[in-house]
Amino acid sequence: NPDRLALPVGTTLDRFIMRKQEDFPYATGELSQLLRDIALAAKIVNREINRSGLIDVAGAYGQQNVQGEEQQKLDVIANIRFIRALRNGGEVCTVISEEDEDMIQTGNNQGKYVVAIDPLDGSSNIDVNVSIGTIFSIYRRQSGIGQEGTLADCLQKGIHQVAAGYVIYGSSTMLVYTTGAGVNGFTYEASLGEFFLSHPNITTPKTGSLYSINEGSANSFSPGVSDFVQYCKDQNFSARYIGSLVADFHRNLLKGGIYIYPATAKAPNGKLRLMYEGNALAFIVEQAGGKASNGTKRLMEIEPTSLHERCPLYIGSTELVNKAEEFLAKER
Ligand code: AHM
Ligand code: MG
Repeated sequence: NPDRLALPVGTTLDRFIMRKQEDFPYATGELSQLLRDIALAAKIVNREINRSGLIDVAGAYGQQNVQGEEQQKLDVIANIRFIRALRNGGEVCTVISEEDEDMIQTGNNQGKYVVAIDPLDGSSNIDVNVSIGTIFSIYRRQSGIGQEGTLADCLQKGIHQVAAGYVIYGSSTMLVYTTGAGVNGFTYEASLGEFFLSHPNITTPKTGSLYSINEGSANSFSPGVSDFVQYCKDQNFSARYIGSLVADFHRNLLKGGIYIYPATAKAPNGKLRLMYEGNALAFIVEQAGGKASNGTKRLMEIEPTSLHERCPLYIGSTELVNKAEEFLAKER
């Protein structure tokens, strides 16, 4: 019954997830439970973030993550919270996290799902009260249940995601996710402790006039990237760059635009990670009618070879991503 798919604005996230599950008579409810676990951890992390300026949790922790970048204490807290929620929930056998070098076995060997997560993205913005985010991808395990998840379970192509989403801790906190049947956004009402459907069936404009790229690296852009940036300027586009991927992506998703983190001389595969950042946002943008590529290839079709691999990212309105790809093709 198609009417049942249209749930009104103001529906709580829990109810929304429940009702969506009823549309699949054979669904066991495990994925629904998993999404609720993530939402619960997001509420807890949201609380920590909101008070991070008050208590001494946001200072540098004096530790480095596996990419050798500075890790803020709040990253560590978010990582612990999400992993704990996924472990306690019981639906996930294995988690991979941007903050952990190796796979994390939850001990739930009956769990059917694998989760890839960037628990707190935008680390340079944590201390300065600027929007940050959580990004997650959910895959069905390929190995048989009853044992630990395998590396092959974790290294699946983006096209195999069963769900993906992000939480933006911004002027409002929102959770945006897809299970492959459109994209829906929920806004958090902290005093009630609930996410409410506020952005049903998000679609992204086919084109737009925002471009988001760190132009501080312009000296190491390839000619194709420089030419595309010049094209954006010639079109009188607006430059918008927060430096938090989730926030930059979310704005462009709603308004139309393109986000680019290109390969540069310094970082030949760009900076962002395929498994924790690229694939989840690629799934969402495609579900919203947009496009994601590494400059030459559909992002979700890249065969991953290692947990922390990076990829150049061109993501947003289809026409703008196509345009960027044209400029890159010319340089070859
Ligand atoms: P992080 O995972 O260490 O937080 O880095 C990822 C962030 C993204 O949120 C953002 O888009 C990008 O790094 C910004 O990088 P740069 O400062 O090089 O422009
Ligand atoms: Mg990150």
